[in-house]
Amino acid sequence: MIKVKKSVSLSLFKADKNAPVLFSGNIEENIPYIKEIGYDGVDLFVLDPKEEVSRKAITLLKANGLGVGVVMPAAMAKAGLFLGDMDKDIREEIIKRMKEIIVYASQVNAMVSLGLVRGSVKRNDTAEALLERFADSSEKLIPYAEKYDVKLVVEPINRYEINTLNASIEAYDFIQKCGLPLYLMLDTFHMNIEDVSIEDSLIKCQALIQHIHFVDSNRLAPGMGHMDMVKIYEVLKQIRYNGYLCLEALALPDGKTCAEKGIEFFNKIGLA
Ligand code: LER
Ligand code: MN
Repeated sequence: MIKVKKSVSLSLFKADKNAPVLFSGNIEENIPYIKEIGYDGVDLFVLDPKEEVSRKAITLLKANGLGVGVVMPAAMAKAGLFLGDMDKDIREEIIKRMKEIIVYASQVNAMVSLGLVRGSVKRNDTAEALLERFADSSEKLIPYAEKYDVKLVVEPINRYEINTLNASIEAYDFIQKCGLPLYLMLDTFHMNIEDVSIEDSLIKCQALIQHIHFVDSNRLAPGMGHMDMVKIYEVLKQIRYNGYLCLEALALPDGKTCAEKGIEFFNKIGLA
């Protein structure tokens, strides 16, 4: 029997209005609410694991019986820190901070995302060189991730946000080529922009898929856009995916409405 869990994105800090974050801050109210409407867990956007709010979030999530799929370090990219950066000092700084994120993720049995933190190619750089530095930085994190039993998941992200590893297959081939124990987190919003066929990508990448950001064409709850989310779910069942389906969605018209629409969809497909 495959066991798929439902989750939403939750940020521990005030997220940008255009960030795919359904719930932002106010964790005393938001965490019990997420549980109450029927979710099993969250993807957690963290700023600094040492902050009081980061510790408090773990306590509240555990008290409410919610799991964490992936800890999202996107704030580091916002701060200009990239694992593939040309500047060695920047790479060393982000590796140090990623180690703290890995320890934090281990406390909630979560994985850690390698998404925007890999960085974009600048004018005097090449994609090959950037990906080599990204692989090198990832390799430095692997012993740490293994020690704490935390998986690192590479997320292909669309071309309007980053210019490396946009399509699912590119990220899959990158992982195969570098030979590191890295995994994939696929996001249906990015797949809809970059992949030739979402269904074919899921089948081709199945051996490495550990996590799914499950949103519709407009980055809202499944059913709120024009993608065939039922068909995508059928393929996930076919490949025996048994991780989280996370609504890493925009808070439109507001976070609660969008999260509730997600539950309506999950009820419809018998995943209540
Ligand atoms: C993060 O999971 C993501 O999908 C990116 O678009 C960053 O916002
Ligand atoms: Mn995503």
